Amino acid sequence: MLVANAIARVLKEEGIKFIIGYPVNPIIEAAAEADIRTIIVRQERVGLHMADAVSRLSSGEDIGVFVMQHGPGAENAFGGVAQAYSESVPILVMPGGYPRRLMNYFPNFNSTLNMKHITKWSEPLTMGRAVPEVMRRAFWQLRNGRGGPVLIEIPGDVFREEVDDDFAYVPSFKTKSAPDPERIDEVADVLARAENPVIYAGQGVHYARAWPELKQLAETLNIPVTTSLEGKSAFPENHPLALGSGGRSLPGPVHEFLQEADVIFGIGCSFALTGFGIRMPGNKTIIHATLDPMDLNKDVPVAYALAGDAKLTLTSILSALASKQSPAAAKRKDTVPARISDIKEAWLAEWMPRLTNKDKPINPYRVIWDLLHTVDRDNTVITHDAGSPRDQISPFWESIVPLSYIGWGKTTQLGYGLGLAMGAKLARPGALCINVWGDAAIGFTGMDFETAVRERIPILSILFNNFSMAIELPIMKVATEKYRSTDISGNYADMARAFGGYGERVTEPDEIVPAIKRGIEATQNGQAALLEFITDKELAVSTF
Ligand SMILES: Cc1ncc(C[n+]2csc(CCOP(=O)(O)OP(=O)(O)O)c2C)c(N)n1
Ligand SMILES: [Mg+2]
Repeated sequence: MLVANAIARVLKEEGIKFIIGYPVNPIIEAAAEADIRTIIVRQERVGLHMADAVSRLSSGEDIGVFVMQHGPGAENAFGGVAQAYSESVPILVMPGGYPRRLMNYFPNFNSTLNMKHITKWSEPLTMGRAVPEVMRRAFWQLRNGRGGPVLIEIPGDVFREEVDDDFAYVPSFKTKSAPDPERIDEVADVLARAENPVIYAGQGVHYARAWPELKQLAETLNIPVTTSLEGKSAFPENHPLALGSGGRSLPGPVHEFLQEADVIFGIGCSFALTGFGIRMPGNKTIIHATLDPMDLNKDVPVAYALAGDAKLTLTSILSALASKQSPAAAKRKDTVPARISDIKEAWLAEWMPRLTNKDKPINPYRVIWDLLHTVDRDNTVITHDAGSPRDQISPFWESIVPLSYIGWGKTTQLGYGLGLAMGAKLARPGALCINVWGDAAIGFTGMDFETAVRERIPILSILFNNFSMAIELPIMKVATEKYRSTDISGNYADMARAFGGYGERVTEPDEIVPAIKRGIEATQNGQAALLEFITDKELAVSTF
């Protein structure tokens, strides 16, 4: 069989249900022949974002796959691969390549070389008969260790080669590692003795599906829990021990408890220093548990380090704790939930004037609050975008079930949210999948709302149109005054309708909830919906 058909066979054996791509790439046709659904986007970057969400929502079990052509297709995909790399998302990327005799010199774009620094693994397929071994290596990398894009570049002439019809292929599997038992015992001691510990959970908890163990540890020792943006929804945010999650903006309880903490236990997180993550206060005893030793002692100095899978780590800590007493934990039983609730109440009271605002133009916080109280949160997956929408939504959106919030911010490409919501809908057809974005964000990837319509991926897109790059106003004062440099414009509800979707422009605060209900109904009828709220240039964010 030809190379593309051999690859399609491997994909089928690896359980791949969708191929997202943009022509020309022979794998698209071969996948269709093998009954793998093909989804064609309007630009490569969005397709990669979709593949990204497919992987995230299955904790890496269903790997998102994206294919594109050599040269322009690969060049235009760069952003999407880079975004998945920064967020450590396992996706398989298979660009075509220039024929072998032309692939290694100017001016031809060589994906293997150029994407080496934005992939976990990047390798060309140099001959047809290497398909089984190259794909075996690729899927092993995808299912093991820290996530990241894996790239296999297939030169045009290699696509014309044959692979043995009955080649052997064993699907890849996952193997986990657990931390050193001596270190586990030490950490259990530190946790049992800590007076004011805080757990900081990252996306490693999602990938390890360690949600029950995280909850059990928190409840065993009465430790309050916060998460990174990527880890958001790893712990039910309506739990009495939930502090909420933080990025650039954060809920009041997260700030207060981190300041007061003696011990911070990071689980499945990187502690990466980023403007879109919580800055850990200094002078704390930090315990860092992550599956990638590269992250240990990198961004924050750690006192205790555990390298291993989050589920195995938490399970071992829980069994080590079984033989230990913790008078400090007993003391926290009522005091911590009460204090969280007091701080949360005072913090929310401060924000209520915005969250329940009745003015025109509509305040974006009001839309977020109404959306939160209108959707069925157990059956919703939501993501933010770069710009103000991220900082406005992340502290106030209360996630209850695992993987119901797709958080990001290691890099922050405007327009990422649309593809994430679409990928989420592919992974969870029965869920309401929402992206919340601003009018600058839609400028990057809005054309792919047409893909949502055409490919029958009925997402709900919530747009805050403030005719501005509002977040830039404070740093572009002169340019705005002289040249209107932060102004942007468009009628995006009309755009959505022009693409065959449901589009509605909302200007009246009283219409927010009815419009959300109409949008949800449209999605239930199979139509992608875009609700364009004309919003105020709100700049306030919950920072401390
Ligand atoms: C691809 C890309 N380019 C530039 C930026 C920098 N940036 C972040 S937010 C922003 C403007 C956001 O405007 P909008 O989406 O309308 O949100 P608003 O702040 O107006 O609510 C810009 C230019 C980015 N994050 N991504
Ligand atoms: Mg805007």
